[in-house]
Amino acid sequence: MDHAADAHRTDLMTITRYVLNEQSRHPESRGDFTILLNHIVLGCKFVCSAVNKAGLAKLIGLAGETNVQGEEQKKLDVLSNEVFIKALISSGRTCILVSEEDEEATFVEPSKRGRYCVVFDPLDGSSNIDCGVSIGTIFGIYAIKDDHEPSLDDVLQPGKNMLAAGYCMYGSSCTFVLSTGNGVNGFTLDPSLGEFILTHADMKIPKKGNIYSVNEGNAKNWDGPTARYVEKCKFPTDGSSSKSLRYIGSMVADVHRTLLYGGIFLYPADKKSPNGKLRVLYEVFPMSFLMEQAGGQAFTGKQRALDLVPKKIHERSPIFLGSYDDVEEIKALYAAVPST
Ligand code: FDP
Repeated sequence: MDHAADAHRTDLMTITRYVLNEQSRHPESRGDFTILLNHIVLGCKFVCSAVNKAGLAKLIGLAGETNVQGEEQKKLDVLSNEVFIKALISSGRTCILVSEEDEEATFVEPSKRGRYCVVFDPLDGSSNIDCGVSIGTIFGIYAIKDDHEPSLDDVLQPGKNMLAAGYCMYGSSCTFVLSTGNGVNGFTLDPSLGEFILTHADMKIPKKGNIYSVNEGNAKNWDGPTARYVEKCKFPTDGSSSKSLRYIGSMVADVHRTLLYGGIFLYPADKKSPNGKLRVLYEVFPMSFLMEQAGGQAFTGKQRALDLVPKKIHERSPIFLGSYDDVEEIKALYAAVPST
């Protein structure tokens, strides 16, 4: 019997235990972050369960539909948003919440306030819900600057100021990927325990990959560097093999694959969408934070993505992220174009 392997199987590193261990490295910490993260994890478990039984419970469908009891049914993304907002407020550790679902930021009432700002997309990739493709929750966490009245400036900060970022993917298994600024770790939900268990310790993205991931249907509107890069992926001129194309159209799933297998994920600007499609605060920043922490890079076409300073909470930006060498190539193509 392999006692070492057995000990490993019986010594379960849950996400709470992991975060508590991290906390002990900061003696000044009061456990607030652990409490906040537990509430995010609770939201993810709820959404995971709702996604799993979406067909069964008839959660799929248009907001405003009524069920046989005459009760209004909520779309899965609307429901997920409510769950996260309530879980985050009840943690007592948040002061500002920015959700993809809400036009305005939520300012938590003073009696329930804490020092963290959470920016999140409760259910990203929602156009994939009805066909059972993997979708996910993405989040980033900032701390308010000083002891002051919270304002939008506390969330309109560059991504490099985030304290933590992560996503939860609702796929063939439920996977929670987290960085608190000290590497990236992946946890898988064990449904029999109801706990996320560390399954992917210290994730590192391969330095170079052989997959590119982009919506090629937009190719006619791309700018020169993006078009040249994708052409090189398909018809390399340096004797290397062509890259494979994989595009799910669900950011969490595409980024998760990129993190595990390497390669590059692109959502560039194009003539129709000069700022791209993806949102800075709760898509571009958290995923860029994770990529850098895993040894990769994230670039906007102009600068390091995490240096961007958003002016509006729902601002968009082009994004190229993934393996270090692959992003380096696209940076060189943009650098070769004189700026306008
Ligand atoms: P969705 O529209 O399904 O919500 O930003 C949302 C997003 O999905 C991302 O998850 C995904 O990467 C991207 O949009 C897909 O956009 P395209 O359909 O334009 O490729």
